[in-house]
Amino acid sequence: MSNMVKTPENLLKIMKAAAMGDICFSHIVEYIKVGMTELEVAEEIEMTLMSLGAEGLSFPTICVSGTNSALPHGEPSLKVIEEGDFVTMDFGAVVEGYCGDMTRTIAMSHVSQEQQKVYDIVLEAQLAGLAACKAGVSCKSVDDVSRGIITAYGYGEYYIHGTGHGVGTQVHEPPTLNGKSSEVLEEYMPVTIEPGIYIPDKFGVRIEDLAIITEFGIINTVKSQKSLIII
Ligand SMILES: [Mn+2]
Repeated sequence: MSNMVKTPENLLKIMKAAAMGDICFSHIVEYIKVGMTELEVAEEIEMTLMSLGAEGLSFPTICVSGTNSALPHGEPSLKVIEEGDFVTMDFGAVVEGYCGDMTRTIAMSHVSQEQQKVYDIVLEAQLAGLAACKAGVSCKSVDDVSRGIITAYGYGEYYIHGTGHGVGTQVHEPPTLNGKSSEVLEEYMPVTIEPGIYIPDKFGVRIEDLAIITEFGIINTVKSQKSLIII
């Protein structure tokens, strides 16, 4: 058993971390308002995870809005969240040493047709990536599936990172799910599926779940809504 494969006991820790992420996200959907800064929202995410019993954070929380959402690894800033913004939040709790990792993009007040179109493409790519996962499937083929959808819609040049990665005591562990991957998925590997589209100076969308590989498909540890939430 490679260390990419986790024991059931350790998978439960990841599932608990993911559940904290879902509870946190549902709180943030109630909490977030136009006029708040990215930093305020990021701090609320972190305080919520800690108050739920997280022993730490998987990584510094990302909360990026508007044109900042086009930066996949952007840091939360004093930018004020405005009407018409996409807000991308990427965060995770640590539970008994194991990391959660999820991302949701929501919209404030309204979206343009282009924003809705790009969101729907990322969601289609994310769902197809999840559906492609099962034991025995190559990591590269999962990336091919998600990337293929985004490319077919003409946004391939804006998908500027891999489709996912393993998760464990570190938030980024092997296997990697990208075009150069040589690993094959095995039962009880936890992996993220997180396609995105990032249009410079306009907006970005990323949707990320953390899935446990099984012989028949996946157990998705992240339950939060993925159809576009407009607040
Ligand atoms: Mn991730």
